[in-house]
Amino acid sequence: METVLQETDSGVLRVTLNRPDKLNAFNPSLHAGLAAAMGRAESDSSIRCVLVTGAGRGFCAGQDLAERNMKSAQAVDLGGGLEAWYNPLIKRMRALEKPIVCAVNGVAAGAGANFALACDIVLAARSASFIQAFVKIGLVPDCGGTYFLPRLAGTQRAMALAMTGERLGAEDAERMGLVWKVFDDDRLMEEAARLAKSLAAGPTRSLGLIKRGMYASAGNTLAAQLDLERELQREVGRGTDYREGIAAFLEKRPPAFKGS
Ligand code: LHQ
Repeated sequence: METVLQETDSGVLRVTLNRPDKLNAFNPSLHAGLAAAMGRAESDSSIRCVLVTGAGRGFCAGQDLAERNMKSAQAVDLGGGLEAWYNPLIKRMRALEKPIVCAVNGVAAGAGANFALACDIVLAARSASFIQAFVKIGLVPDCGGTYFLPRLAGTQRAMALAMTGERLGAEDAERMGLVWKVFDDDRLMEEAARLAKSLAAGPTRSLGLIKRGMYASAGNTLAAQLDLERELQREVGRGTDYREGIAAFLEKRPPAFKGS
């Protein structure tokens, strides 16, 4: 069975984590499947949006802990797994200049929670939840948790979530800014697909540079950010989608963006 499913429709690459019996916990095969999906999203210009979700009742339960069973007293180097798989994945997701929508269909724990937060727009089912489970097994948040959480929710909430490992329901996650919108469970995928399709029909270069600008701001001064905005605006201003946007506005019709 494929541990990561890829389907394309209307410019959207739907990526489904597919180890439902293990709540889609990360193992080497799932990592390899995600790396392949990222490669496709990066190289295929017909793909203009990525939609990530999980099969079954969970979104992703983080690292597969059964594969981490300590059989000997020997110290382990957990940095190796981060270096090999998780860190490149998160960096590629943030660097991809196309929107990534995440539909959190169930529990998102540990690395699974922070993998969701690494996506650009996060939607969640009302029954979904987020758990910074790391502390419960004597670890610290990874996959960008210590970066995303304080920025999205503020240091106080980030600290409490990481130190307690408390389960955060979807509605609370929305209130805290970890999630864009919550939908009833039976509507989540329909709404996520609708959003992804509309983004895929959008001005892709503009969406990609919105992403670049937003994520650069965390480490920039206002002056640097204004300079960056000038450069990004210069670039999109040369594109055909900008011409189309203006023409459509003046002709009082919807724009037909090509993504260039
Ligand atoms: C699982 C898992 C799982 C394997 C559920 N692994 N089987 C760590 C180490 C190294 C390097 C890099 O980074 C990391 C980062 C991390 O992600 S650390 C955090 C790892 N994740 C967790 O600690 C979460 C562990 N899971 C849970 O606490 C619960 O399963 C949650 C709260 C997610 C869901 O609870 P329930 O809804 O009650 O489901 P369940 O516990 O019954 O799980 C269903 C099945 O999935 C069950 O298998 P079984 O064969 O008994 O039906 C679980 O064993 C399996 N499963 N998470 N991470």
